[in-house]
Amino acid sequence: MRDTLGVLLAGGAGERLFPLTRDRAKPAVPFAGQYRIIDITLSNCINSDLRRVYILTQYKALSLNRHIREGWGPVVANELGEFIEILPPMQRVSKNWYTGTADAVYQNIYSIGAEQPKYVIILSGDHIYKMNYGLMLDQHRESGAAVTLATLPIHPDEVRQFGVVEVARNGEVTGFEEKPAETKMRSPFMPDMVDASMGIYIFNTDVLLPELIKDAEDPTSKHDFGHNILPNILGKYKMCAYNFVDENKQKALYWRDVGTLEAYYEANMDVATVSPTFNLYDKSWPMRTRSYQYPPAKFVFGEPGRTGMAINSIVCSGSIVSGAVVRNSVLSQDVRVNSYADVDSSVIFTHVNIGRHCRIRHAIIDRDVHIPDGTVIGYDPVEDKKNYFVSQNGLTVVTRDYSVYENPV
Ligand code: ADQ
Ligand code: ADP
Repeated sequence: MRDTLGVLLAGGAGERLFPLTRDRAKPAVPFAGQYRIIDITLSNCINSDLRRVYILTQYKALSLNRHIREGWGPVVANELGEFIEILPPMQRVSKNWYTGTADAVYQNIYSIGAEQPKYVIILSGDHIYKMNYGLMLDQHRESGAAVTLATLPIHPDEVRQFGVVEVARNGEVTGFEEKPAETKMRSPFMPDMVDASMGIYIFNTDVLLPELIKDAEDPTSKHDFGHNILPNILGKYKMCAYNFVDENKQKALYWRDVGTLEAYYEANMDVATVSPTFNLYDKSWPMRTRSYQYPPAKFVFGEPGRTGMAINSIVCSGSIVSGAVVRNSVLSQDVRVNSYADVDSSVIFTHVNIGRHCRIRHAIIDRDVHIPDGTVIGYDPVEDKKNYFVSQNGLTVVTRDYSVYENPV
């Protein structure tokens, strides 16, 4: 990994996560209580011994910048030549804002070239998964490919959201389509499934940089890896797939694009279960984040006879559950749940106060929200829509100013 530079794309607007992305970039959205979504990929980097990482931001990056600077800069700062650093969009080659993912990388081509890496691994800050990029690099080297894409099998119904990849039995990529309406491509090992790109690419630097320059000069290009760079390279250089499946090649390993509110909510619900698919307590693959100095979490009797408790839940430091019941939920730091309140199957961000007698179910409560005594959320979508954002699948999202939002399409 010493010859490899990580370039982490963290600029996506995350429109489908609205309103959680109204004030912050998608990679900065909290996950599993104390983490941000980007922490998962950055933890993968550190655990894979990838210790030079540029993060490309664009959209509403204040919160993300602060999180990276304070939480991640110090992780590698003491070693010469190692860094986890934001390349702000000011350091550009041209006058335009980034137009697509390839353009975002192209605009930082000098910073990338200056590191003289043999390989560049392009990552995205939007996914929940545990992956050793070192194994992918081993395969890349052994195969002699110029580009390796990480892939995993998906259902043919899902192809619209992904780059789909045609792979030969020897692992070579023979076809690629970005987000087709449908496809005839099928996985060579699982004939009912389609191999999808995970948006993780290892390039030989001497192939990537000239291709980026060529793409930048093409006025018809969308400057996107999936739409332009990969199709252009296909057939010109050897391209292989790194299949993210279990040992028997029968099952995709856990990987979630938490791009929609529902997917995001489900991934949070998973970590709080008794046997989560995404285990945060796995010492062989630790997850890191920025740490805050909070007192411990506390569970106390509130009003006489009211037991404060949390079951099947994650409760972060600084939180107090007093005479209230919390079930199947994720509570970030500094949350107060007061007597007679009932919180079920919900995700609560930091600095939230839930008043007495509140009943909250199937909801996400954004940071700094004070829920008045007796509020009921998540039981009646028609009522909820009057005050909060309700997703198409009936998930209620409460943000700090309680505004009424129109449901996006
Ligand atoms: P998408 O998921 O649609 O497809 P895309 O919008 O291209 O992803 O963004 C990829 C990553 O780049 C995200 O992490 C996003 O935050 C970031 N990003 C987007 N625009 C950016 C910009 N201008 N500057 C910096 N960062 C930016 C991609 C691939 C598919 C693949 C899926 C897997 O194109 O082929 O299947 O990822 O999720
Ligand atoms: P956001 O979560 O909205 O994306 P930040 O985490 O960057 O934004 O925080 C915005 C403000 O809240 C900052 O002033 C920061 O110091 C403060 N803040 C954030 N998290 C905590 C925390 N856990 N404890 C105390 N203050 C915090």
